[in-house]
Amino acid sequence: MSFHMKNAFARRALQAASATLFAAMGSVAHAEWGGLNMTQGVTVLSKKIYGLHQLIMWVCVVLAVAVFGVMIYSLVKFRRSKGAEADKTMLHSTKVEIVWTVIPILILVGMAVPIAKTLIEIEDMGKVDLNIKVTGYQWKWEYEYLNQDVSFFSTLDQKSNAARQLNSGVDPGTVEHYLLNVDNPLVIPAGVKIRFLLTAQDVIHAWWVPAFGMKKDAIPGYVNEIWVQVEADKVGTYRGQCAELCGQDHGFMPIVVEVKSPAEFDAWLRAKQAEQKVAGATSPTEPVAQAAPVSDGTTAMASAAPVTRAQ
Ligand SMILES: [Cu+2]
Repeated sequence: MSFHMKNAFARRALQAASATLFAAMGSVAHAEWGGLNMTQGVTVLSKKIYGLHQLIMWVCVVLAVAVFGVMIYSLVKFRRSKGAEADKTMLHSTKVEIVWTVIPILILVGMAVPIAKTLIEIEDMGKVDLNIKVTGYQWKWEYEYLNQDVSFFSTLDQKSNAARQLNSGVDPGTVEHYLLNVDNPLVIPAGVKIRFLLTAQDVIHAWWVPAFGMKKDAIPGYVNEIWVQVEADKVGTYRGQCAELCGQDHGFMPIVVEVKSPAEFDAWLRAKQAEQKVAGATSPTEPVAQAAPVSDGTTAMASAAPVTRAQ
């Protein structure tokens, strides 16, 4: 095979490869990233985190294309078979070393700015309208609407619980939302900034609803906090799970959150308050030591200080 024939063959192969690549990119675009990309979620923060992910990903794509582009071009263009010879004059160049140190630093600092902004926002617990204390137990959750006289436990629903028993004879495939359904879902309003105070009564659990873009440990003796603001038009049901291996039934303490419009939420809360008043129920458990926020993001236990609405 002559050199020219080889060259023509290589060119055709390259053309075919790039055509395939473009076709593949086209189909990915068609599926709107389908299952490849991370999901946007339904909260103010999850959207921000998604935006940050997209931004950083495109920075990485541009860098990869530039670096690999130059590299592949150089490898092909200056290959030995074409008579290229290694440069023996530029064995060390301080100028080049400075340039390839400073440019990456600038890129990293440029990326750190939006990242730091988002992190600060994630930690910003100011101006919350509703505080909900979440307590993890082996193996259920307790939700306490602070200063609203409403609290209840949320456990695995009966159908899932029956189906999961050894030799139950029930096909889990027939159970709707198997292991992702509860008896009493948490109910929250859309469009309202809610602070969740996370703690646990026995071992470490983690409260995680993927669509909210937030996951944090619930640790006995500590109160962690996250805030969630579901976008006003994202009313619906969202599901999650305990995300910290907490014992044999770790897989059986799901989380279900019903997001209602503020008016519907108020009606629900009033009904729940009336219901719990009638039942004479205060807190279903001895109140766990309450929390006093401290500055480092976690919250230390202080036995008698009630959690009040954040300013
Ligand atoms: Cu758990």
